[in-house]
Amino acid sequence: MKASHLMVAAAAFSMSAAALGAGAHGQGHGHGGGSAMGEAAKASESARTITVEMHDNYYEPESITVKPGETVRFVIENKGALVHEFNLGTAQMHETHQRSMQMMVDHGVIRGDHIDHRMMEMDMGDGHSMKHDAPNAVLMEPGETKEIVWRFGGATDLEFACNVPGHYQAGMYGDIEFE
Ligand SMILES: [Cu+2]
Repeated sequence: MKASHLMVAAAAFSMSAAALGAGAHGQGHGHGGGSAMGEAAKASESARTITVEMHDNYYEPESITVKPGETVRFVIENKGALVHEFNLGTAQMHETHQRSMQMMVDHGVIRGDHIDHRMMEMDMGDGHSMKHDAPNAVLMEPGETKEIVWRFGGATDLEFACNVPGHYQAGMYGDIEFE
């Protein structure tokens, strides 16, 4: 493993985080300064909990209906035998993120059924790492349960998706539908 390759991966990963911010801001035509994409919120602000199971390679349920402006607590359970991701975003954001995830696999951060947390958190010397800590996404090993609390913006084209290489292509994504 060459340090220079890790640097490239870390830089690309930071870029994807920046792209999320830029994308959310760029689409910010919502009311009250909120973005169309929505934002992370507190569990105490949510009136509804939706449990999402992750399998190899699909979600149950396959689509989720929310109201514009609604705050939802997602409880995500990885019931599969592989590492999976639950990521809220536009199709374009998922496509960008898939390139970062490919690098995580190339560098051994994700290995089939486990995540190398030590390598993921390694400081690349410039303050960057391959940490997977965006507020709109969780990356999980088999058997793990995690939560995301999200306040949705206005009706917009959002998907929940797994960007582990090959999974999105295998159909591991679903629509967020707005009432
Ligand atoms: Cu997956």
